[in-house]
Amino acid sequence: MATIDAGKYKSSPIHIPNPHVQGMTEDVLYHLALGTNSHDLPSMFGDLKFVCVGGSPRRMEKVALYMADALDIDIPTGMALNNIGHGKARYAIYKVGPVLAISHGMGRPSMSIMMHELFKLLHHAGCTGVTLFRVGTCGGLGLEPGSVVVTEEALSPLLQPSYDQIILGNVVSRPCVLDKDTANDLMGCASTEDEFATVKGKTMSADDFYEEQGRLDGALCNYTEDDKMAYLKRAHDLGVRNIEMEAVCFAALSHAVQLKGAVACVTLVDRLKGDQITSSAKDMEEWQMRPQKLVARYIRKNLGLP
Ligand code: R2B
Ligand code: URA
Repeated sequence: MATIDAGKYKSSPIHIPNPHVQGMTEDVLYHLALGTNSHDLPSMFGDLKFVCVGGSPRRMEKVALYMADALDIDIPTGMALNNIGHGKARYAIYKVGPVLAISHGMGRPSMSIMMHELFKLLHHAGCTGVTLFRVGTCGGLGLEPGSVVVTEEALSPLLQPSYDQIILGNVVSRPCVLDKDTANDLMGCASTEDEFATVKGKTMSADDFYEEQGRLDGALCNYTEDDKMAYLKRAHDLGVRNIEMEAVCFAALSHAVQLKGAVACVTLVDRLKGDQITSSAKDMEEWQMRPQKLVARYIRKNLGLP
């Protein structure tokens, strides 16, 4: 498995390994409702240093508002944050100072489209030294709901650190590599005074919420509770502490373009105890802010803010 030399990520421009992109006279980032000829991407986005991605559009608006507050960035009273895609994009996109918050939907097909266009956006805008974060939700393994897991390694449902895609009829496997320093630095942003636990662990990403995550409560299920528990226990014994749907894609694609990235997700349920998500809406609303609390502290530190 390749290891990351964090130094090489420091301030190099975003590397797009696709040679065809260099020859294009126009690049339409269709799902972001942005383009190289229709928008001045360097002036709109050139100062970005941090990108937070997460599943739901509404949560990413809250992330952006939270970052504005945490970084003392004024949003004039009565002014809403600007959703840059103006409802024409498939994803919600907000910019507050050096931070971009963008939604990715559920699962890897949706995330992968967003990541391709995000990387090209950062490249066309001339951004350097960008760090990515996925802030999300997940099911935990053996953790109190509301705990935050910082991913040390992302695994497929085969429990392998690999992201497999079918490209031109062949299976192409890309390694899932996350920058260890960024994960450790994010762990260092947890405080003993936090009202929640933050743990480091492996993250398993499935392509489905029900059967691929070993749930018994989907519309279909042809395995027993013992089968389910044996699978979850095998994952737990390998160090898996949470299950979600995007970390493998995030890790493999960000590594392929040499961007540093980290994943922090809050657990909504302990999958060793059950499948249904039954916590109150109020609790879950508060829990979902937790990953971005750590990321905001990381960003403040990296910007040299006290
Ligand atoms: C976590 O939550 C979503 C499924 O409910 C999915 O996007 C994920 O990774
Ligand atoms: N998201 C998931 O993918 N799985 C869970 O169990 C909870 C949230």
